[in-house]
Amino acid sequence: MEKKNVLSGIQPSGVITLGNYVGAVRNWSLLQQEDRFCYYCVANLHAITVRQDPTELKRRTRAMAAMLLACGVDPKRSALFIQSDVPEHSQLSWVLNCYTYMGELSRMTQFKDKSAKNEDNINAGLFTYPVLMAADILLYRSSFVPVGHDQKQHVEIARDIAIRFNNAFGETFVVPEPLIPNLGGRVMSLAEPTKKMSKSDPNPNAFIAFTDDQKTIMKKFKRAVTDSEGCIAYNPQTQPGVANLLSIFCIFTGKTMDEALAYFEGQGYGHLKTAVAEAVIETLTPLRLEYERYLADEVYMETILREGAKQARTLAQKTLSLVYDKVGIGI
Ligand code: AQP
Repeated sequence: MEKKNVLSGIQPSGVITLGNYVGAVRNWSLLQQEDRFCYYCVANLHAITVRQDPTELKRRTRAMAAMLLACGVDPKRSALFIQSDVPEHSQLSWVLNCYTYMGELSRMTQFKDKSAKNEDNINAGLFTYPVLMAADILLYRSSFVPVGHDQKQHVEIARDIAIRFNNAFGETFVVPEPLIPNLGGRVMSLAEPTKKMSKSDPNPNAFIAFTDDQKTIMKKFKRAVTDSEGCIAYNPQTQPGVANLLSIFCIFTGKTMDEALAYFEGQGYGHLKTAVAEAVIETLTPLRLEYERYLADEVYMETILREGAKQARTLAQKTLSLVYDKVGIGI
């Protein structure tokens, strides 16, 4: 049976949040099965589309790789690597830029959101971010891309680029599919529940970070914004804060929404917040301790990342040379 490849990445623009974990990273480990090979990268080239402190970016890149190992990325079944260690990402990205239209990039909602947040730095990299992401995916002949809901549009443009290229030059790329969880595909901010939870949010109370200890997690959930309805019901439109807490509770306890609503019947928001915090603490605490163990083992981390990049490059070089040949720039 031919193995289906999986690719995903995460920017080292902060610490993994509860949103990143349930929307994407948790599924990365679940997808590591016999019939698949997975490529997971720390997307540091994507991270510089927003200004970063260089020393901090290097530190966060390493730390992110340790977090991914702690979340279950298994180097025996996956190649874990740093995006910039595989130069073919940038090389393929340039070729794909020439097969992508300004009009389609202008429709990307993440570009609109991020330009609004970084008005003084609307750079071309922010605009062509989806093309680099298409290169990430297409280099590894990926059939599946496990991502949160906010990245769906970017996987769709990668599909469009792949189909366009295949139509022009014959079968070259595998056309990828996004894998987005039904529950947890879009976890909302604890401070402004109509916005998605983001690791680079300047307000640390808006997100649960992977490195938060038990006291901090409890404190952040207790401060979570709810509403004045005073009734625990699942109404994402009218009660987004409560709906977000209920979804997180279901994800971390395995209960269905009906079971959760029955469980909280007649209870107040204080009870809901404590119960959600306890469920999250139970899952995240052992992962945080594993992360600290990996982070301290510099030699192991170095070996894993070097091996991961080597493995990724083997396929990346093959795909790039096929593409160069097709467009007529191969040697
Ligand atoms: N709130 C979220 N709910 C569910 N999934 C989410 N993801 C991000 N936020 C949520 C998913 O996490 C993966 C890694 O994200 P990324 O690093 O590629 O960047 P992002 O999508 O822009 O995530 P952030 O946390 O909001 O980063 P910053 O703050 O740097 O912009 C992706 O699969 C994403 O869908």
